[in-house]
This record gives sequence, C-alpha cells and structure tokens, in this order.
Amino acid sequence: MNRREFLRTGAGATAVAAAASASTAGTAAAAETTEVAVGPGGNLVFEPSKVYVKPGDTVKWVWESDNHNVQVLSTPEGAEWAGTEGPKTQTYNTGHEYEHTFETKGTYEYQCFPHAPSMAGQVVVNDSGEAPSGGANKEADPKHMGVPIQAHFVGIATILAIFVSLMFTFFLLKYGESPHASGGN
Ligand SMILES: [Cu+2]
Repeated sequence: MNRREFLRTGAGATAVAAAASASTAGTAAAAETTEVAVGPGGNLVFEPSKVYVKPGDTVKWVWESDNHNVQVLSTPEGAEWAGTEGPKTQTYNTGHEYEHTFETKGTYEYQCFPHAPSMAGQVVVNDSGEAPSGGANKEADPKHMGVPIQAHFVGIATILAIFVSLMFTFFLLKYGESPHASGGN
C-alpha cells in the first residue's frame, strides 16, 4: 500500500466511522444507566425506590448491605424481566451488582423477598425517562399519580363554568329584562 492509497483508505474509514456514529446517535439517543442503592446504611429500602428511565436505558442495583435480592413482582405486558438469579430466597451481599436493560415501556414492580413488602421499588419506562409532572419529583407518591388528570379536568371545568356564567350574564344584560319590560307595557 503506497501513501496515497493509505490516505484514501484512512479517509474512507473515517467517513464510514463518522457515518456509523452519526446513525447510532440518531437511533439510540444516549442510553443511560441509573443506579439504585440496595439497603444503603443497612436500611431495608431501595434508594431511590422509584426510578424513571427511557427504553434502552439500564438500571444498576448496587448492594450496600447484606441479604437482599431483586424479586420481580410485575412487568408490563410483553416485557421479560427475571430479577436476580436463583430462587426468591437467594440473596446477595454488600458489593454485589446487578443490572438490567429495560426496553418495553410501562411500570415494573419489584421487591426484596426477605424484606418484603416494605423493601420494594418500581422502574417506570417512558419516552422522557422523567417523572410525568415536570420531572423534578422523582419520588412521586403513587397515591397522587392520578391527580394530574383530575387537575386538568377541574381546570377545564372551571374555565367552562366561568365562560358559561359570562355568557349567561351577557345575555341576561342584553335580553333578560326585555320580555318583562315589554310585557309590562
Ligand atoms: Cu432486603
């Protein structure tokens, strides 16, 4: 291979690599890994207990105390997730790491079998990888999850009510007295 051929090949390879990385960036936008501490400080919790990720993102559980596992309770339809290896009584100790890449959107529920039901967590896979209402609150209380829709409904109902009463007032002022007034004549 002479120098010119080498340069041409090099340029070609660079172009191919650039194209490949460009198309990779276009299709799989920055897959991320979210860490969940397992039993931090000896507390029987997953921290954070609820995480939001995008399809293709990975959640990595890192054991910070002993005798815990990740037992899957439910997955979205069509999704497969087995949790930590072995039977549900199989536990792992400090330093253990377990990770899973989530592809299917929806809510995944899991618990630590020996410390259930209090030691439990959720993985929510959605397009944004953020909590639904603004994203700031990653620890949204599940009891409040239905509120945004109701809040929208109340807001729309309030606007409608104001509009209707304004229209009522308008027509009352414009036409309201005329039947009585003319009838009185
Ligand atoms: Cu546990």
